[in-house]
Amino acid sequence: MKSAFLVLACALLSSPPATVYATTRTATLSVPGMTCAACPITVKKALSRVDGVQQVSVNYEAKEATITFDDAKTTVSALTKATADAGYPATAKEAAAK
Ligand SMILES: [Cu+2]
Repeated sequence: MKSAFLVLACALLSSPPATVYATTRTATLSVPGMTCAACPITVKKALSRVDGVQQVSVNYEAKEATITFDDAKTTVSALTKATADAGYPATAKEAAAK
């Protein structure tokens, strides 16, 4: 049956063995120290370097960074530490754990 095959193929593609138990989470950090247009680049770079981070988007106007990460590999506190180490102390606005 064609549709059953598609469902199976989808399941295989979306769950590689290494990440079966990992949960992808999204956290929003408040980064008040971003004061010019170049800051988000530094913040984004610092966050991207953290192991387990999958996606980073920085909103300069809102002074926020939204990070999608694998919670088996990193934590929100590791993310705030990464930005602090880069010169931008941050606080977690929300850690959507669902
Ligand atoms: Cu700046």
